[in-house]
Amino acid sequence: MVSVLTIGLAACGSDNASKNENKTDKGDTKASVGESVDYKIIGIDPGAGLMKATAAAVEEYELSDWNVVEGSGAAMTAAFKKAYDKEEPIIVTGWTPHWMFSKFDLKYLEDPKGVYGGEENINTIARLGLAEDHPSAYKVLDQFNWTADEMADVMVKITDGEDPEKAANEWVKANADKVSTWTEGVEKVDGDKITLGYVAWDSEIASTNVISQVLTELGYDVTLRQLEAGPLWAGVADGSLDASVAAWLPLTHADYYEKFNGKFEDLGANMEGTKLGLVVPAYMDIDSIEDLKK
Ligand code: PBE
Repeated sequence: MVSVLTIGLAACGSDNASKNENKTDKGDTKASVGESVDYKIIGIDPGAGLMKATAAAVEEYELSDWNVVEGSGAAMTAAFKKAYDKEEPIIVTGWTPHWMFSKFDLKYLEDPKGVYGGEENINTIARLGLAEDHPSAYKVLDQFNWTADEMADVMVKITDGEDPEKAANEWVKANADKVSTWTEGVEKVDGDKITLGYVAWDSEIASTNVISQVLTELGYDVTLRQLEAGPLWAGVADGSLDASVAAWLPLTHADYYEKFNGKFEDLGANMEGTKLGLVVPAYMDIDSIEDLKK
């Protein structure tokens, strides 16, 4: 159940940016913002909706000189930390809830064209037939609902080096009242097997481990399977995964939702008020995605 993060090659993307000489100590630029970061936006895994939204942003804001570097969530945060520690400029694809906002002083670049959409939700999706086959797990998944602040508690612990399973277990123990709203009316089971899929995004590592701990305490034998976003949706649709708490809707995963529509059950939001966009350190002297064109 321990999730192993793969450090993608994209972390290298920040190297050139950090060697760039067109900057002062404060990270503001003598030359253009683009030159200061080598025209690189540090992205995450290609299956993420955030990457599709960023490709759309490059198009909409006419940023044809720019490259969006593919990698992983872990590579993105590593590149960010490296630049931030040296007060160097960097632009990353980011989202909320994320521990980065409690560890660093950051800002979203304004998105006047609304390419990244507004606030949305994280939904829980289940394979067809889960309600009949595993009514207790289904009920917990259906009742699972928490806030960004609650998720952040777990994420920060994991970032500080705690094992995700342990961090989730501690959170579940410390938040028994909240957890009891998820397990209300749920009968215990005896070792029934449940497989949850997730992508190695920090937010989903936290939520998936929390729900896994709750199901484990109810007597389930839980397997967590880490996948890319596409295979995750396909897995829920073909029934090889029982469920996932990682569906960002209605916008971010709209294409997956469409593609597999009718082949999964949407259990509704487990969190409301998420956000996506381009994120920079607060010390950078830009405010809007439009500033990247200059
Ligand atoms: N994220 C985190 C995902 C959803 C969860 C914003 C990186 C995505 O873009 O698909």
